[in-house]
Amino acid sequence: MCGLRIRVEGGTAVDVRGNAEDVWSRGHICPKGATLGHLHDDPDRLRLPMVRTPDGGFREVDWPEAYDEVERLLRPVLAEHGARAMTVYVGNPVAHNLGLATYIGALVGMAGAAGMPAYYSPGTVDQWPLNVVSALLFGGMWNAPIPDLSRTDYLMVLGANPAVSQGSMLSAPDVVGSLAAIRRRGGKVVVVDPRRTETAARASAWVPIRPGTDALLLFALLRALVEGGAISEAPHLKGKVLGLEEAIALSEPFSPERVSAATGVDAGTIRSLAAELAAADRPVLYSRIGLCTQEFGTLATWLVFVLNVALGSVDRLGGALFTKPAVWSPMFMKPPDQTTDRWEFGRFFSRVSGAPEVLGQFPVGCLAEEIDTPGDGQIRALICVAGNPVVSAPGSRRLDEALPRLDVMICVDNWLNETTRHADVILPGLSPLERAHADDLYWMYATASCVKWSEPVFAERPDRPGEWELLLRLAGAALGTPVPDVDVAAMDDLYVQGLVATACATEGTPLTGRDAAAAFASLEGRGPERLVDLGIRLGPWGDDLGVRPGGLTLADVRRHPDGLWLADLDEGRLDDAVTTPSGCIELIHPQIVDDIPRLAARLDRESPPLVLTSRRHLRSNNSWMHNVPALMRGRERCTLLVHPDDARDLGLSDATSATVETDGGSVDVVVQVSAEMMPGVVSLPHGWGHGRPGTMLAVANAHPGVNANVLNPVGVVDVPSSTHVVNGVPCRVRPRSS
Ligand SMILES: Nc1nc2c(c(=O)[nH]1)N[C@H]1C(S)=C(S)[C@@H](COP(=O)(O)OP(=O)(O)OC[C@H]3O[C@@H](n4cnc5c(=O)[nH]c(N)nc54)[C@H](O)[C@@H]3O)O[C@H]1N2
Ligand SMILES: Nc1nc2c(c(=O)[nH]1)N[C@H]1C(S)=C(S)[C@@H](COP(=O)(O)OP(=O)(O)OC[C@H]3O[C@@H](n4cnc5c(=O)[nH]c(N)nc54)[C@H](O)[C@@H]3O)O[C@H]1N2
Ligand SMILES: [Mo]
Repeated sequence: MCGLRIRVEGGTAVDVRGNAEDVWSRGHICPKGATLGHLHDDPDRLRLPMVRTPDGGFREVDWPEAYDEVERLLRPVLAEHGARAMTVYVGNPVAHNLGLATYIGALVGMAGAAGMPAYYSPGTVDQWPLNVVSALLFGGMWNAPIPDLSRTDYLMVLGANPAVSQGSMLSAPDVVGSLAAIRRRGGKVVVVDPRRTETAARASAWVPIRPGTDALLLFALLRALVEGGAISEAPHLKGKVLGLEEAIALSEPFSPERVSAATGVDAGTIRSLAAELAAADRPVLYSRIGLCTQEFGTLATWLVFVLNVALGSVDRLGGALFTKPAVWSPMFMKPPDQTTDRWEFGRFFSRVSGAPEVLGQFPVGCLAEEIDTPGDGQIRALICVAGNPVVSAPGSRRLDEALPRLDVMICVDNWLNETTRHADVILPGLSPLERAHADDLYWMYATASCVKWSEPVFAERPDRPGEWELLLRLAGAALGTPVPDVDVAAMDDLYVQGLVATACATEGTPLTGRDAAAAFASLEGRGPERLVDLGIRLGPWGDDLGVRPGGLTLADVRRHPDGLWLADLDEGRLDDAVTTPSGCIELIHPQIVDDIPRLAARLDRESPPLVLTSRRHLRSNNSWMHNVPALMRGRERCTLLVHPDDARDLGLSDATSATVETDGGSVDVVVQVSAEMMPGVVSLPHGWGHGRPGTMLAVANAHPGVNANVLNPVGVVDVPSSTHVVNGVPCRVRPRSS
């Protein structure tokens, strides 16, 4: 989302820097953004399709040969077992790649129509609890209010490290700068995290917490606020919230004194945090992945919003505000398989371990067993789009062993890495400089309403398909057309016609009740451009497909390479933003309340002596930017952070090797003794474990690190959301025996 200035000389991007004129980012840029030129030039980046050879290696082929090979391998599976035997893995870069983001719905939707039962994504090691809570409380799975960073005077950050991640499900141009500004204007930033993170180091206070116990802390904060008489119905929320009284009643068993042993936060600290929240003019809580991928991810995430409601902070300046994205997205609609008024989860179960679907997915850790367990419904064909689950999914060792047993694995990916080395065919996309760019998902969480479009830096290559075309081709194949024969343009029309027709037939969209054929006919162009144009025109500033002359279209936006800044966030948006059946924020749901006894049982359970957590780094993006030399300089980053007291007790010393063991597996890793950890908690970054045979990542393989997900067991999940627990996993650490 950061605006870039890219200087090109002789066909090379010689300089990439922040664009000071950009209406959104005003010159801000992170170390990752500056490397787009390196990604483009990376000699290991795939430019041609790769096909597996009988000796287990790969050879480059041209596109027609690649399509023939996909057809040769995929068709027998579909013919014999149907689409039931296939699945799709939707990796994280799908969300920040325009072509993939706009067309992944075509592949997943059409394969689903052909009979594919479920698909997989890292959502279930990421934000699934937030999606569940957003759906239930606010009506849409991508619809949650974000902290108003520029006006709050008290920000509590739980389980997020925006100084590194730059904010997650919270898009702001310069989060570190925003946090500093809160403090400069006399406000406070409090970070709740088992590690004194880069964010905590810049905050007013750090509150260490035992991993997985935030729901207890948050319930206790609610209790203390209620007992202190600090909760009264905010006038602007009157008649707009259902269930606050019940939520307060549910907090009864969780007094500060009662939760203090389990959380490791003493009752006095909890009471003074509550007093600070009560005294602040514009307090707001914000949480992310550390509160999602933990034992009580849904309850913890839910309680963040319960507290924001109880404090009167929702929909109020300086509190938690609903955004107003300039571009309408099909993602704003309920998934088409959610057919009733209420959100329903657990409508079907995974074949092997009986995991319930949540929002159409099973926990990603189930993928391996669905592939390697014979029987009716076994997965035999996998299409992996921009994902590296061998590194990113819990239980990764089993997945690494299962993938070679597939009848066919097709990857849409730009590198030959830990996952794609198992593919039969790899179909590469274009480089970030060879394709147009616009964001959609991330504007839904942005601190301002802006719209931008970036043209490709280097001309699109007529000899190479865009990734969106690859997805449509694979979708056509799932529907029965031989891969080489798929008419991509016709598929594109079919998909967009379907989207438009769905929007016309769905309540509460900008197209509700309108004529689908006429709406479709008013669109121009093809591919991602047509869909972005549709979104801009249907957005709040758009021309409404001609109904509002003078309103925005993509053509207007293209005339503003520095972007168009449309509005600040504002309050008073509840009626627009909340799409629950009642039109109110609905706090109470069986999916949530039924999980509270499980939380209560945690109170008297003894805490394990040592638990494992995850972390991220600034010069890294999950598993896939380790091949950029400029990001890999400096000291080794894949280290196990251990508190000095634990190191002493365990006989570990800095820079030596230790064995970490869990019920999931074990790895050997370099120890980094650090007082930034709370005692009893160790931290290992995710996204490492390179250096595997058959990969082509010269730089990453020279700094392999270890794969944290070998350690994370698949069976441990946050129950309501079926999300994996990768924070708070009991572990044992000992010096590595030589
Ligand atoms: N530079 C960079 N930026 C990134 C990424 C990257 O890899 N590198 N990844 C991107 C992606 S895909 C995502 S999803 C976002 C994630 O963005 P964030 O959610 O900000 O992610 P992390 O930096 O992993 O921060 C999670 C924090 O939770 C803490 N934590 C662990 N367990 C608990 C717990 O039980 N309770 C509490 N309170 N805290 C806990 C961890 O110590 C850690 O500090 O970042 C995105 N941005
Ligand atoms: N233990 C632990 N595990 C975690 C997490 C954690 O905090 N702890 N975090 C989880 C989170 S939040 C996430 S999002 C996931 C990430 O999980 P994944 O999405 O599976 O993994 P990434 O590392 O993002 O891998 C991205 C893949 O996309 C490819 N790629 C990059 N750019 C492009 C492109 O432009 N086009 C195409 N076609 N391919 C491209 C890369 O080569 C790589 O194969 O990991 C999750 N796993
Ligand atoms: Mo993520």
